[in-house]
Amino acid sequence: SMRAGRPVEVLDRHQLQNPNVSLCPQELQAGEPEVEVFSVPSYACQRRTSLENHNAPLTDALSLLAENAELNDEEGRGVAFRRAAALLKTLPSAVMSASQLRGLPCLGEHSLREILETGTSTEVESTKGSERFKALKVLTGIFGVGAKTADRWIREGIHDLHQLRASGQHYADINQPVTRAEADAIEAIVEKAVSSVLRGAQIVLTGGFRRGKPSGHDVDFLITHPEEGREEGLMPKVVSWLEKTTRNSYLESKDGPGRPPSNMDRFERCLSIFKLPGAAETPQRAWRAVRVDLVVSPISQFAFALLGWTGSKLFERELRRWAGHERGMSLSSHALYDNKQVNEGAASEEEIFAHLGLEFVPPSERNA
Ligand code: DCT
Ligand code: MG
Repeated sequence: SMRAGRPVEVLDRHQLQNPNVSLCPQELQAGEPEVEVFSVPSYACQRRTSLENHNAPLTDALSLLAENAELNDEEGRGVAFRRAAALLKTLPSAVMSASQLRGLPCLGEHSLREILETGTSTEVESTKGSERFKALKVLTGIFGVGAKTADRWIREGIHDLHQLRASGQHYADINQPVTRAEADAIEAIVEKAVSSVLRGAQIVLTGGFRRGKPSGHDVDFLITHPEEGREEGLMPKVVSWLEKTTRNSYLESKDGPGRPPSNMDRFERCLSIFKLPGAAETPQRAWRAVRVDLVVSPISQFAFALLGWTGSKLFERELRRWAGHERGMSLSSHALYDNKQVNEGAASEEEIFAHLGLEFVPPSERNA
């Protein structure tokens, strides 16, 4: 029952500012204090998610639970928490009470109500205090150490860096975020390398930096050439140019699987380590290691590669889920297939969104 006299202009203003979020005044019961009840499309790829987050305390709590689940190899739970956090990141204002979230997808069984009512939740607090979680955080904070290695060390009784050193394991760099300025400096070097070994070859900064993030855990680049086929064999040339020419800033490279899921690993890919001037955390030497992820794509697949490597990870997951569940299509970083296995070509990201029946979402609003 829509409440009489409800100021419609409030609704209009919010809809104008946030085309993906609508308010549901009909949900308001007579006598209840006026609260905005949020209504949000269920897939993150149907929404705009900028870096501006009005619900950081809630999304921080959910991200912590997601991280703990991921570190413990509970992927399903991790995704559920990530989806819930992404949904709250898209809201136009801070949530004041659980009743505003009534009926929203993804927010079911979590500790949200408890956090809203008490400011925290027992699960969040017990996770924060958990020795295992703390050890996993410290150990995976070492450059190149993932959840599996950290878990093995913990089972061997190693919980912190001191015990790690005492155990005789080699001591690695602590992961530190890469700044935008550092990413720009690395871009200039990669740009020079790429255009030196193949005239006309182009690079694009992808990943979090393309979405406007001020820092990241690595720097991601996509490389192509406007003439199909000219990009073949480019990666080894780029890498040897970097090794020869930039001995001071280029440390090493290794071939790329390891990280991405199977639908992303068919590109020529190279995980490189650049040396940047060090910080106080690594006083034993003057530089620190920074991951640089290079991917080469033929121009015919470039739009798919650009969309696939821009992220965020949840946005990509939701795009693929939308394509499969809602459109009967299959989306990868190479192509879009419809259910009859017809390849839908695309020259731009805009065309791919159109094929998928989605409104275009610019990179800066893919921060789900
Ligand atoms: N990607 C993906 N699924 C994965 C891994 C990566 O879809 N499992 C895509 C989306 C982001 C892009 O690759 C780059 O990956 P990351 O560097 O891990 O992500 P990021 O958003 O750039 O994060 P950060 O800013 O921390 O580097
Ligand atoms: Mg990145």
